[in-house]
Amino acid sequence: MPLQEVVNELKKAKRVAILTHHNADLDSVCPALVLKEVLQSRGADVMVGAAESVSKGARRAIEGHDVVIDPDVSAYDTIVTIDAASPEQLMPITLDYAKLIVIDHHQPGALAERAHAAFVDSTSRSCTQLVYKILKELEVKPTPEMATLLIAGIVGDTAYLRFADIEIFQLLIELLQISGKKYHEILDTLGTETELSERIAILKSTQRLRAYAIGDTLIAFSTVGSFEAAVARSFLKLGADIAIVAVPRDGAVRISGRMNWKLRERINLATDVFRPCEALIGGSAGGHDAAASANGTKPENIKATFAQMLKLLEKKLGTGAKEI
Ligand SMILES: [Mn+2]
Repeated sequence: MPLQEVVNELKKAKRVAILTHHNADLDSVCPALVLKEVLQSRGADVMVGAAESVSKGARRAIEGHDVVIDPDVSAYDTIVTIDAASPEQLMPITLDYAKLIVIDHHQPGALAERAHAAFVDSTSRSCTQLVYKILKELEVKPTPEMATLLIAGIVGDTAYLRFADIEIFQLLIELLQISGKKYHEILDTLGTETELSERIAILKSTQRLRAYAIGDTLIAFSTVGSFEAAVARSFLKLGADIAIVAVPRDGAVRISGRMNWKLRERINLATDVFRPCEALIGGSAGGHDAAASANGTKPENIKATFAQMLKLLEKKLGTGAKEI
């Protein structure tokens, strides 16, 4: 995770496109905007882009900032990707034109492999912390506005600090002082009501839910038209220990998985369950121990993929599954 190499490349970059993944969340789009400010203040021409969309949860936090959806990046000499591990997460944006710099906290994937320089630390709770380390390396003191964005990014990837460690709490004290804001004032800009369409997606996918017990571990599978991550999270709230939700599209499939944190010692959802199914879905998978996702080209294999995932979980947990 050579931070220094990334910093050196950023110092040289003249025209920079900073790109984040589909449905860009707080921990991708907030640090992207902070990095944009920093590079602009050093004289670079910088654009922030997101693949397909910015998530609802992030939209209010970035009000007043420009994020281009599916930008044309052919005129940029440097592309920086934040919070993405594979090029599929950035589609339809293609990255072939420029020098690639990768900043990420997922398990290193195809993007890190082809990167000119990569700062990848899968032990970091957020990409926002990685970008903050870059700021420190560049000897940039955040403005109050940057500090607010950095807090939003960290809050986003720690489930409102539930998964925060001491380093994060220390960092927050520093950033809150700079921001000049109260913590609840920042939280107020992040809260969103769940939209009707998302609530409908959750209820509909609950009708299609197939649940299994492997010992006392409960696993839920379903499909949905969109909001797959929210649906998977809602299944955990309903009582599942592991929830895996697929979105079939024309010639494409996305799968999102969420797992109760207490299983982390026994299962890594990304490497034990999602990655081994890459061939079956015709694409790539990645993520963390308790949250994983996959993008593929074979929606016709969703059933077979769920069956394969269940088998992998049986193997990890050492006993057979029963449908419930
Ligand atoms: Mn993240």
